[in-house]
Amino acid sequence: MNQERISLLAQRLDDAALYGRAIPQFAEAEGLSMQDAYAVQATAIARRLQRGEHRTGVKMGLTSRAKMVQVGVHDVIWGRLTDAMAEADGAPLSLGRFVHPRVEPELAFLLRQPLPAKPSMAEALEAVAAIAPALEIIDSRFENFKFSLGDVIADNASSSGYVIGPWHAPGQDFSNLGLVLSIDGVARQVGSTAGILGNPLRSLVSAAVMSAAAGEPLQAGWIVMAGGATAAEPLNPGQHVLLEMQCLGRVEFNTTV
Ligand code: OOG
Ligand code: MG
Repeated sequence: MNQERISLLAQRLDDAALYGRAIPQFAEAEGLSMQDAYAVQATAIARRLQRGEHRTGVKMGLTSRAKMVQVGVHDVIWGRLTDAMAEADGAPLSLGRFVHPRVEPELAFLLRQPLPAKPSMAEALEAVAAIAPALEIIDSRFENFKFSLGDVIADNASSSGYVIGPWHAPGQDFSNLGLVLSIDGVARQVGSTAGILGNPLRSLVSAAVMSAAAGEPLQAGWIVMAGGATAAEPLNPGQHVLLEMQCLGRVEFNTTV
């Protein structure tokens, strides 16, 4: 696919995100390859960077069976995070800019050094400065939250926002930490960090591999979101959203219109 067509699709997605308006799926009709889809994603992110946003890291997607089943796409994908997507822990979150937002429980990594293109699990762990419980706000730009693999890759893996809880040194075993996602005090999703590829550290290894293959190796200071450990829950105004994770504490926000 030529760069002109890629730019046009990137603009379509970027506008949909800017104005909170859903668009029809296009991957099938356009015959988008995986490579094209990632090129659309990169071009849409370049538009955001041109507007003054700064790159903050990488998000992994569809790293748990629960997530794959929920959206009907069964491949691990990745997307790019910017500072405009960061929301403060405990702060109100206005839903006005979203189309049909959902929230999901994740684990976040903060890197203290760059990662090689194919790290071992030990090398990946060595690069981690801190880990934190985190909430991701996803918002597909596609109508009815329905998409194919190519669509969701082009759409930056539905990234919309992320909220990071308290950082902890990665000294403890975080491969199987229990977690509860509650909305208005009611437990809606119960799971474990083990839901993320059996161990979220595998997600960090995949992030290093995929990001390096795209010519953007993971950097010191970057955040890597490991992917939803459970299915996502829809967000509506007036909710209190809370993630409690064993050993790592809590992260929360209140939604407003
Ligand atoms: C795709 C994004 C997947 C995750 O953590 O698995 C994702 C989607 O569900 O819309 O963020
Ligand atoms: Mg996610």
